Amino acid sequence: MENTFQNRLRELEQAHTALITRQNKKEPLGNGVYDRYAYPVLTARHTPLFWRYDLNPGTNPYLMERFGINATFNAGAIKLKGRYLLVARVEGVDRKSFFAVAESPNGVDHFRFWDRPITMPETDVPDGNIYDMRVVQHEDGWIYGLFCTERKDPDARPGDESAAIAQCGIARTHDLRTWERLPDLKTPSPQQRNVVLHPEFVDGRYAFYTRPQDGFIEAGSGGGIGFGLASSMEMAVIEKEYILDAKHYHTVYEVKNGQGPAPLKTEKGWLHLAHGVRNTAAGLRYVLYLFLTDLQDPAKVTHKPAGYFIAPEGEERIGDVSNVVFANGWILDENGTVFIYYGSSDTRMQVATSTVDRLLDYVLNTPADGFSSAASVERLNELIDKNTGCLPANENGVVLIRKGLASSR
Ligand code: M1P
Repeated sequence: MENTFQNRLRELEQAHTALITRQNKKEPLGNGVYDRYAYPVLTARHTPLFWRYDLNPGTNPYLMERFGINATFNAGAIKLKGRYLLVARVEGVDRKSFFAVAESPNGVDHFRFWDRPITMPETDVPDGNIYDMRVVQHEDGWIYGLFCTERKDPDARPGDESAAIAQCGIARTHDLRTWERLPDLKTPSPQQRNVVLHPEFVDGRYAFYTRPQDGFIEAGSGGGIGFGLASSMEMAVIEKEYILDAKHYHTVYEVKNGQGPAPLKTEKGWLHLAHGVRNTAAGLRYVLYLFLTDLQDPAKVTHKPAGYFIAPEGEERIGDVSNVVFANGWILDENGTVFIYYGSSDTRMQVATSTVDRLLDYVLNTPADGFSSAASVERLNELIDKNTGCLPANENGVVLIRKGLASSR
């Protein structure tokens, strides 16, 4: 038995070390806007063995898992003291989520979890489940973590064990290790998810991106990315909430949408990453999109490319909740590199990299949604005309590079 235990432990340790030290690889020939990577940056198997196993042969002779981890996804992100830190949503096999920090020296691989998960203090009303933290370094000097706190609906009909209320939990820290819990955000909406703190004061107040919703899953008459101001974080109350980016018929955010991480400040405006949801015969499909808001008025959208920026691909499409990409963390490096962290199918964390220049080029120069097939064809023809005008043609006017282009003239 001793040998079985020791052999199994050695194999587990070798596999874990190989996984967390594996070098990531940029996928060749991206779309010019960003680069994807070959491997996820965090999976359930990245969690330390000493979280999952009782390592004492006396009490766990078969070396079996005693605390199963189901998934690690939807991580907030921040760079502190030169280290890339992800505050991951770790979900146990019991379906409860909690937060844990994983750090990397370069942002794309070698992510290693800190020894212990975050012990998040509670309010007077205990959380049932907490998830999807947005980590924001605010100009007031604190690092805030805003997250969804979910509790069973006290007014649920007898027998309904699914009805829940989602609200925005708030905590703050200086080091991601010790957290001070503040009262939950109060807004006019019955439910809130995807609430994000803007990193700067707006009109001398704290500014929030919200996602008002009628029910726990359905945004209903709510939905859209909202915006509101609060005078304090110790008792954060938004009296008036208005929609800055609405859901819209026949778009990738037709059913609902939500702000991703806090926006990045650029010379052209605030750069926002968000998720949009539409319904299909195969269920909901979550994609990511980008938009830009005014530097002076972060609630005023100035540019918004049509459609999605990142959609689930390959293995990303498969998981506990398939066909989902969801982002609540990104990091802008001093050299302009942007690390975009996104959860795939509520199962694992991926990374894509770009630069602030490329992302601005994308939001400023990609056509906006025309909201009809005819408008899309018009835009495509404009691009084709532009291209055929500058491609070389032979004496018969046939474009030499692409036959398809030539025959369409
Ligand atoms: O399962 C997909 C996502 O669903 C929720 O997002 P939203 O509130 O926009 O529907 C969240 O639970 C999120 O964590 C999850 O990834």
